[in-house]
Amino acid sequence: MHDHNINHAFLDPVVSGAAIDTYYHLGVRSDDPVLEAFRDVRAVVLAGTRERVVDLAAQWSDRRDGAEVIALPQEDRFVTRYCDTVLFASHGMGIPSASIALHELMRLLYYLTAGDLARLDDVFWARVGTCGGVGLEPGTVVVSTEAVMADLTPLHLHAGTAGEVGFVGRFSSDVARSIASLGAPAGIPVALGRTVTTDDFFLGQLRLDGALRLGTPAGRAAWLRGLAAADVRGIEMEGAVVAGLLNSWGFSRIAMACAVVVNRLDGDQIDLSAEQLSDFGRRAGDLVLTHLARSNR
Ligand code: R2B
Ligand code: URA
Repeated sequence: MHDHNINHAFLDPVVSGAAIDTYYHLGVRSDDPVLEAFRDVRAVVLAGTRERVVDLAAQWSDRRDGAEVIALPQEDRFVTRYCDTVLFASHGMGIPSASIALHELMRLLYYLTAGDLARLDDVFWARVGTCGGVGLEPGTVVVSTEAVMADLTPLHLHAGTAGEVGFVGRFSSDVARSIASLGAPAGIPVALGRTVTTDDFFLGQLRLDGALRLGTPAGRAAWLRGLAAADVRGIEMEGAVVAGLLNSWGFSRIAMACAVVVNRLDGDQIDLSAEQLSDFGRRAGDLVLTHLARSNR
């Protein structure tokens, strides 16, 4: 872990009990007794939506002999579940939302592990989501090696009072390879490669079906060709900040698996049926939970 990047001034008094931390968007405080059941946490699985979090926790419970699923009661911002050493949490859509979720979850993890860096280093983090595929058919799962910005810079850039700070977008390569290797035996098509994280779904991903149309078909095609040539397999909206913030603390096991819902080389609109969306959405979770079941205990 990178001890120097951890906000000890704020977090250590919470661990000692001298201060209470309010995880405002998770809807819980550090002195809430419900958190005692979370103390054995060894993994955090993130997803964009409430439905995916609830489904992932239920699937994990099934794999763990029906272990109890505990919910944090407040759900108006993020949705959180805990089941047998795994914390499941939603992060909403986009970098600003995911950043808020990550800050509060990292603070919570520090509190739950009593600031024990060895225990923190053992925590596995994964984002399970969807993405636009770059030359990949819907249903393929993109396992990310690295999140890059739209211009291929391999960072999440934050512009603040201290100037511009770059957070490294790398995912753990051994974990990525291990998750990707689970695709073939499960009959799930997998692509291993880089992912672009954008801060908008329409203009930021050079779609031509937004309310505004700023780009041209030729510009769009050239961008996508450039992505393909740079080993980018998927386009999504949170990976760089998830990897960036987790890398800043030095977590060593960080992964992202996203199911393709549209091949961007074919178009912009996502017109899958509800069944396809649900089936494809589950695939990324299946791979991550299988990896977790095999590696974490
Ligand atoms: C993938 O899908 C969402 C947009 O539809 C966004 O959260 C993402 O990263
Ligand atoms: N999520 C994205 O951000 N982009 C897509 O094209 C599909 C899902």
